[in-house]
Amino acid sequence: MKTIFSGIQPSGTITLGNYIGALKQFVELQNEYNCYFCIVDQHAITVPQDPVALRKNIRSLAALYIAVGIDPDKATLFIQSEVPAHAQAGWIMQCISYIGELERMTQFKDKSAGKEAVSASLLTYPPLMAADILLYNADLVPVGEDQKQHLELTRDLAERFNKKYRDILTIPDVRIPEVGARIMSLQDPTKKMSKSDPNQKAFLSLLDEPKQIEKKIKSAVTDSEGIVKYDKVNKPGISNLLSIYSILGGKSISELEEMYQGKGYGDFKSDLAEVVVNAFKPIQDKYYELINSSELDDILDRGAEKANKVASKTLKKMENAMGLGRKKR
Ligand code: ATP
Ligand code: LTN
Repeated sequence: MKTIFSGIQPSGTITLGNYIGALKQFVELQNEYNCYFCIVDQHAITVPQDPVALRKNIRSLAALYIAVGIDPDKATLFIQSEVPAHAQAGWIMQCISYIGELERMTQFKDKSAGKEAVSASLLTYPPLMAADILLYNADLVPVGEDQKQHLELTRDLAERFNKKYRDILTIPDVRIPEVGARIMSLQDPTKKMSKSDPNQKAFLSLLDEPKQIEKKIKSAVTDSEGIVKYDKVNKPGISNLLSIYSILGGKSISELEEMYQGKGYGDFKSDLAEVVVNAFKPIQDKYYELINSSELDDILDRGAEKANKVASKTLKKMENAMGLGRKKR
């Protein structure tokens, strides 16, 4: 059975973008692959986080993974900081990375742009991500479009390591969903929907209440033409809403265009709000059942134990190949 690894940062509450671009795929893949799904809290601290909020977001993300349909008996669910091999292998990956290639990463450029104090970890984020993946010998990494460049770097680093030391690391492939790889912000449809967007109206969180969902969709930026038609370049706002409707409502874009012919954005938006509310309802019910349960802790304990076993094995091999430490007697 092939192996999958993917991670999500506990940097806020999961958005509809994370759900469509990442989580929804994870649920489909868990039946065919040996899956590791990680809550990458060490990645989240590359930008300032409030400690109380971070703790809450970690637990909330764990509950959401399960609430959307990840089955902890099939997939290994764990928290990155509970598996020390990630930081250790991350350091090794930093040692074989070049500053130039890290500076070319668009996520680094976006997140550091205009900031006075940029943490070194924002630059060294991709080598840690490479370590996450390589420690489990993952064959496939399902992510949204925005992570493609990091995956290419991961492959480069793995090849570099194998060539320089020993053929230890598996070169992973990226898997990007065919539709919904990039859900856009509701307030600026040229920007991706992001859970750390300071404007709450820009994203739909999986835990938003029906009233909030309705409000956010009603105030989503569209255009003044009033025609429900998919045209990503000239009508990015309505096109984004059409994609969301299509994915969650199970109708094709052209079916939707036909359904709303002669109707305005108002009708379209209130129907879309209903579709989103109905899609989120079972997820939210399951989430509230889980969030304070000891079952959730048991799942995360088991996940960390399993992940630790696998990851420390690969780490040992890497350290041995590089000549770190002493040879075991
Ligand atoms: P942050 O705002 O903290 O940068 P984020 O919302 O961009 O976070 P991540 O935790 O970085 O989310 O990403 C988790 C997964 O969700 C990744 O696979 C990423 O590619 C995917 N993803 C994030 N945003 C979107 C989006 N708007 N559309 C589709 N996929 C997305
Ligand atoms: N960089 C990713 C989160 C992430 C990840 C990973 C994804 C960290 N480590 C390993 C896949 C595999 C992001 O910002 N979305």
